[in-house]
Amino acid sequence: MTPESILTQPPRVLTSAQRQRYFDTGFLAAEGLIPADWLARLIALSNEFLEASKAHSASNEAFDLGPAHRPDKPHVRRLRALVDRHPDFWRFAAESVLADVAADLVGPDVKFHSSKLNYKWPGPGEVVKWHQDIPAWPHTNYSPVTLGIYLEDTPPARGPLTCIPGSHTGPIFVHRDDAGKWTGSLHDRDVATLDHARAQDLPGPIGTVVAINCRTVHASRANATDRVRPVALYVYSSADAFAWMPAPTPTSRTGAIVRGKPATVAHLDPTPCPVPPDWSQEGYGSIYTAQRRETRDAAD
Ligand SMILES: O=C(O)CCC(=O)C(=O)O
Repeated sequence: MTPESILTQPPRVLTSAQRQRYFDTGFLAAEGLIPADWLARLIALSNEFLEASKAHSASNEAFDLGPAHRPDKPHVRRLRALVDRHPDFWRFAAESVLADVAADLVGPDVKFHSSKLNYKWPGPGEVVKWHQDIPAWPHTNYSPVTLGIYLEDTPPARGPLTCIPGSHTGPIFVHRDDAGKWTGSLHDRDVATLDHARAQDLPGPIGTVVAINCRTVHASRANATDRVRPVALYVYSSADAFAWMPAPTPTSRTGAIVRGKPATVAHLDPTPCPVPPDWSQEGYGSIYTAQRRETRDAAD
């Protein structure tokens, strides 16, 4: 569906102004949408998994562990394929208000794509560089949206998501170095073209939902506080968007319709999109392993 046709549908949870802002700028931060009981459940699960990570010394299908990870001091950068980690992570994706937020932004027929929980630990080493999401998981159109839920208060100093307004209608950048190797981030020469002065932080209290269109150029700075910044990230698209390359981190639910009905006709947007590596052959570590040029073995 196009933004124009999505906006003809009645809103479910977002205001018309919020929806319009998302389509105008490519992103949105909305407070107070997630019920307290869901928030408490997500936080409890996150804490359980951080505790469980202490039993692991290397990354695996569940945990992307940073170099400082130790049993007594977990350094989990990412909990992977969240919906396969616990049934409640999937129930949240499919049954909670989150899927209605997605419907407001992609249209009434909503397809689930992927999920993860990113941590950003205090200190200088946890910067996420400028990137777009769609080059990692291209679809036939640009409806995919990432919905992030902050599981801690996320003031500007705690490394909130930061977006370039309007970049969702600009170029789709090749996320590779000059040798053609996937980097998960914009090339320096493309970063130089960004209007950094217009970048907007998306801080917010615990439970804030940030919505980022798949073409929006975004990043996050280091966490300058003394508390971790967890954000659960769920990706949805309109049902008429079809992934045309294997997903980097497929889940057992990838492709599931969570609102409305499956598409019988694909929507094909003519805007060209760079081709990512074939993750089903190459394997995928995480944005951290790619941006820091860690080897796949280190990611595993
Ligand atoms: O966790 C973050 O700060 C950034 C997450 C992000 O942009 C991503 O994983 O694509």
